[in-house]
Amino acid sequence: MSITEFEYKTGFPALRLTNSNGYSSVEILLYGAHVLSWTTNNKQILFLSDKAIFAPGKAIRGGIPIVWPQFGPGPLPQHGFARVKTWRLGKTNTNGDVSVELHLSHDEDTLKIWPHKFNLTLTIRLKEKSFYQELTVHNEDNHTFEFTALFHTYFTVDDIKTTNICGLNNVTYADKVDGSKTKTDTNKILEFTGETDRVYNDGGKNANPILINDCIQVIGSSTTSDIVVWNPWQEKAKASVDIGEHNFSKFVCIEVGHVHDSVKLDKDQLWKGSHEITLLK
Ligand code: TA6
Repeated sequence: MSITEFEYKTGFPALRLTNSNGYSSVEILLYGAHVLSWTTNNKQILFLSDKAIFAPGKAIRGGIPIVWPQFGPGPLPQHGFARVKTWRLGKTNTNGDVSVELHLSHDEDTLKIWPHKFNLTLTIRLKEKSFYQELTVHNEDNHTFEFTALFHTYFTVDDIKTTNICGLNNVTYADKVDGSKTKTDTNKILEFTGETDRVYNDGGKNANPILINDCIQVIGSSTTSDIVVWNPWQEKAKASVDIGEHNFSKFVCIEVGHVHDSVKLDKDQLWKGSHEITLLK
């Protein structure tokens, strides 16, 4: 079990967590508390674009961006600011499952655009065959605030056209490529034939495990059972400077979070949301 500090490409401080037999390892940037890679059993589970931009203020394309306190467009920058802020390293543990805690608090800049005092703790834990992340939000202000939160995970796939997802049948979703119409799919398997951008609003009632190609299992907590499924497809990938046409078939985003409405958090209160990803075979 080890935790190593190193400098990523553009000089961003980074951490590498490795479990006892070197079977599994994770690379994390303090910038965005961004998980760039998770390798287990010699397989890279996460997708990181070869065109990803590593520069202050820019979101990184791939890995696991933390979307907070706003999902999607709105008064704040797209997907909020947590993914473009530099977090602080807190407690680390190498006894048993290797883990780290990263923290982000309000500052002058966040207060200007989001006038609430907060402290975030992101716990990242590497288990034998699984990877766990938990976000804790502490309201440090003297009033209630609201937020949405999402682990925007990019999974590597051999080919999006042969990728299948199980566990989302009969769950109502907003279809963002069809005017956000509310739909439900009874098919047990979700396959991809074009641009897909769906927000499955489970709303905490039924945290189904999601299976990617019968091989990777994704489970949220009761507070994070909304699932976003995204692939931009060829044209949008081509138009995106940090994806590129050659990459659209190589990933699918399966994103666990609480986005169907806002979490209302009273002063001094804590909210916790997590997800766990397991390689089944
Ligand atoms: O989570 C899905 C989504 O909101 C899509 O609508 C798509 O725009 C994607 O995220 C990527 O957003 P980004 O801001 O990272 O380019």
